[in-house]
Amino acid sequence: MESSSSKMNSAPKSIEKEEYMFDLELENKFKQILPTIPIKKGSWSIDFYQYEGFWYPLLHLPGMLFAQEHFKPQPNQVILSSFPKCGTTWLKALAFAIMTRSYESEPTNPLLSRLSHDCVPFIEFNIRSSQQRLSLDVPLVSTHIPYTSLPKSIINSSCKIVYLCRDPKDVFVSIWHFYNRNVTRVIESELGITREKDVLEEDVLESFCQGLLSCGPFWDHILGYWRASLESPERILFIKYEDLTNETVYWVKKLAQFIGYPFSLEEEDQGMVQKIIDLCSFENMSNLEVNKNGVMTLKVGIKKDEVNTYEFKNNMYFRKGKVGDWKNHLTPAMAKRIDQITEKKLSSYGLTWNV
Ligand code: PAP
Repeated sequence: MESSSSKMNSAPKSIEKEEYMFDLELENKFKQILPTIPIKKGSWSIDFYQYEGFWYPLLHLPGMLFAQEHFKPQPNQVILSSFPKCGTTWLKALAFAIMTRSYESEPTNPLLSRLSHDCVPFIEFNIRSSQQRLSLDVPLVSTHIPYTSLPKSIINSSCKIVYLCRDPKDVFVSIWHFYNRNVTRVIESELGITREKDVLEEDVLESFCQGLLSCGPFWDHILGYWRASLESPERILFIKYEDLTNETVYWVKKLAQFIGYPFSLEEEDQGMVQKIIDLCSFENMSNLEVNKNGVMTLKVGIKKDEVNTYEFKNNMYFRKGKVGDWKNHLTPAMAKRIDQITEKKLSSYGLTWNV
């Protein structure tokens, strides 16, 4: 989940007294770290903080520190990881449906009444509240944390990791739309001005290329997981959004096998693979009432008794769901700039996109 707010440094929008993730020790650590780390302004005037080589808005950083200190995976837990806007929502739905074998359109199917972010919690965001709200024992969690900053408890575990990546040009376009709609809404409601834009601006591309967005730079994020997957292919499955789109049956079966929930021949004969694919398809998911009109709440704070609550409309996670939409938004020069960075940073490791 890509998170954004132009007003992270201002007073909390609301304060809720409920159990939250922070403890005093972490609060002190956060206070110590914050003044020592580089800060840069990205697009929409959002401040980004550099930690362990990656950039984060204030919304993301405290939860990440908390996860690094406190997250302890269960032995059979599967970690779904991605850079924001690479298809996290889709991967979560597929893995959840595979594990729970929820493929029918029954009213009790959680995927029909919840955004998939509310079925599979992020370890760096609302893990406690999500788990409480969803009393299902599904051993799945997710994260946007780069490989090198993952909690040591994950690195040292035998937990499997599934990493989903995507053509950076489509990621950039998807992020731009998300920020444009979301931050515009925040600015409008808080300052009473409108900044909605129809045209992608150079400065936003500049921020993307510099890595100034949640968990950026994109290329370093991908490379961390890619190299780890080459070293430990039995532990890390690396999937491209484009492959998942073009060869969905193959990759869904591979995903099920990898996470330890393979389809039996009988299940395949019953058409279960296709039913899961249909259930989790963009067309189906984006038309569900919960995903059209629902709202996801994110609670963030650095003090136990001060929590900022941010709301994101669920429909923000469903835009087009297409491969190659960048062609409708980027100028040839913009596309070339992104491709050149991809070529320079990733091609020698065998990672390319031909779309
Ligand atoms: P997040 O990392 O912030 O949670 P994430 O789900 O990774 O977001 O990204 C949203 C993208 O996945 C959107 O891409 P787009 O802007 O290019 O359209 C969204 O449309 C796409 N997406 C969401 N659900 C699906 C799905 N079921 N199938 C394919 N793509 C999907």
